[in-house]
Amino acid sequence: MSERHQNVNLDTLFRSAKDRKTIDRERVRLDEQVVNCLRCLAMDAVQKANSGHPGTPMAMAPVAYAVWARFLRYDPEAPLWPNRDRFVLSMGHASMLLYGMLHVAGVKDADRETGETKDCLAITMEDIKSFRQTASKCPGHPEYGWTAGIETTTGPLGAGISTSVGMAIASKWLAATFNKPRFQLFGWDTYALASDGDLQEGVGSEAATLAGHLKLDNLCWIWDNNQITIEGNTAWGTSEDIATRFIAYGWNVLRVGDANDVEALTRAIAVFKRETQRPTFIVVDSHIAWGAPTQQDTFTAHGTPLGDAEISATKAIYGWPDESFLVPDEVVAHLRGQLAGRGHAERTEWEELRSKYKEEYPKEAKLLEQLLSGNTPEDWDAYCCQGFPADAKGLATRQSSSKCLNMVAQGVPWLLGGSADLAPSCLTTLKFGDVDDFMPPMSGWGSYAGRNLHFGIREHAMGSICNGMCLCGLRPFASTFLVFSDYMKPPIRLSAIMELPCIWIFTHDSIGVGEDGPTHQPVEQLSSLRSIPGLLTFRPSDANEVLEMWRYIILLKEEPVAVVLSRQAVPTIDRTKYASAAGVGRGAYVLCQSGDGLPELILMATGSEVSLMLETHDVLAKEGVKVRSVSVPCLELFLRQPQEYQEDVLPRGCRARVSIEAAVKASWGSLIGLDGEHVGMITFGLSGPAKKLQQELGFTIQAVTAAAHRVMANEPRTVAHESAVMTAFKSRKSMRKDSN
Ligand SMILES: Cc1ncc(C[n+]2csc(CCOP(=O)(O)OP(=O)(O)O)c2C)c(N)n1
Ligand SMILES: [Mg+2]
Repeated sequence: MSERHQNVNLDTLFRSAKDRKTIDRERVRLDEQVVNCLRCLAMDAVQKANSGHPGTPMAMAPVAYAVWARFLRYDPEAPLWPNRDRFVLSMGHASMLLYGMLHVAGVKDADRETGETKDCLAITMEDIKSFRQTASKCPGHPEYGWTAGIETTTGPLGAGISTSVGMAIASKWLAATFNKPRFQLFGWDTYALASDGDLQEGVGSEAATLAGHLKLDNLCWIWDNNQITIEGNTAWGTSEDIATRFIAYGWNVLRVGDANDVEALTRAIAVFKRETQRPTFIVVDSHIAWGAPTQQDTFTAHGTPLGDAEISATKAIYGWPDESFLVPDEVVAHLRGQLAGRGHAERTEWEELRSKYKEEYPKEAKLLEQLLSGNTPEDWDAYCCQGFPADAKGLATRQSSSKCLNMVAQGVPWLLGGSADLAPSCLTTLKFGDVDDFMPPMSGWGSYAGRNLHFGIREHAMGSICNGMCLCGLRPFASTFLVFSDYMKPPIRLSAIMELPCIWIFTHDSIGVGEDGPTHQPVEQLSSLRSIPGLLTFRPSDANEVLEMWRYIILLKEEPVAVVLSRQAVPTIDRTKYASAAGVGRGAYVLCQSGDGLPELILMATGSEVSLMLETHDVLAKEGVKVRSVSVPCLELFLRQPQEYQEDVLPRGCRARVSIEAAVKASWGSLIGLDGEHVGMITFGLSGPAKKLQQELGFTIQAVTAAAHRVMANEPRTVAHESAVMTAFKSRKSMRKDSN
């Protein structure tokens, strides 16, 4: 029996038949009352807001009730209790189901930063009555960090279920890392409700196959098989056998033929609790807008208020008073009695266990405290080197980053991650001490305490899974080629919305990739990442900037970062000649200037183009130009600096500016202005040796010098130039076609 089953008392759920006969009637009545209360709250709130999704909360209320009332290890008084079971409403549009549950269950508000519980409800009746309004704790879709009790932001279909896999991984990892004999500190279960849309999205399959492969027996997905999506019957868009698919993925697949059958749901979830090898998938047949006389089983019930008349008629069918926002005391008492009765005892026992753990395992307990509070160990940089010596040949930033990652990870034991099958290229494998691979112990290939994850070629799920791990206090990193960051955009965006300090590592960052050609040469990705509010995109130029970047990002608590690294070697800049790389922390800094005072020309560059900038700098300086060269490892960070610093680096008086980056211009406009020029990419790249491409595509001293002369003469290239380049590129393509 696995650790997570030891605390579960299934006997209370399966009393003798004699007992059941004597108590069931009242219990069934009260069960129904809670379920109907949740349904009616959803109908009322959506009606009042005149927008929202009533149908699915009405159908899935019994399912949520079975999980929360009968199984969830959750103390409403302590919604941030670290070993609580996680509940994810993946179909975020059904948010009113979760809001109603949190309200009726009496879940307290809590401060995400301090972890303190507050003496008020996470969701008040006022919040429910102002569903979907700006100040309400009940926004359209559940938002992590905005409302206590919401474990992750959901709404983009597939995001919730894939994130839940990360939560299940985190539970396994924490258990394998911190549990000791007699101290089962961790071992929570994760439940996720999934809609048809969740399961049609590719990321759902990516995540499910990995969960089955990793044998995450602590994960339970419950599918709302209502055969309805927005366009109508699911048969318009799908005809596969989803249950069979999950059997093939290695899940234990169960079926409950009626979403209203709380007892059958209870039996199915009890089977999940006993499962020791596989994740569990429960197919629940349901009727959207159950009970609504004209709306049940219609796609309009997905996202349209039912209307007052339909609501009254539905309440009559439920046997519910025709009153809005009614929450009877007996409903509250029945739900809280079960949930809080169990959860409170489990949580307080856990607190006691943790105090004893502190005495017996002070070292581990201290680390755990830091992990749970989102801090890094004080001596996190004990393994970091002081810096890298100047070296004209240098090394690729993916190489220097690999060294730094391995240094930092030794000081931060919960920094863990992996790659979508590109670890040998991205160089993100942790290789010190006895660091293991994250694999099920029975595989013989690693353990659940492993810190090298193998995500397989599943970039989208990799991103979601990292978000899930981060939501549980771990510090995950994920790597692939920059060009494939597009496959992970949704979870990167969610990491920024949720303010999670995930570390997204992207190598092979430009046409420097060479022969692999345009499919593998990122052009627009840098600007696209920079456009995500709250995400910091770093493109360091040499080994010392890489080191400073790691020093900066490891201390971040609320910001995700994209780390963009070169495949090809770049020189390690001589810091006795140029400014210290400590400037990385300010996003941009002056590397050097020829002549004093206001410069006549400012060059700016990132990553592999910084060495080209410095070479051009020398040429221009020899010509007598008063030129300043600025390294811009993180544009967003620079734009957050005080105005004086920005002015120091880029004085307003010098408008002759050239930015150099082997990528599109989009994010540079604010720094180069109308009078500047960008030496970058206008088209996609080409297949050929990297050096040749740099020549052909204009990353040469001559090209940058020419741009410098143009801007100094106040004759920067206009958009007409870009359009001409694009036309030439297209005609080259058609010429290729002709010659075939
Ligand atoms: C990635 C993504 N694509 C599209 C949508 C818009 N959308 C919201 S719900 C939905 C489908 C609704 O069907 P289902 O998932 O079965 O939910 P149900 O109506 O049964 O609750 C769609 C397409 C979305 N939220 N996320
Ligand atoms: Mg559906």
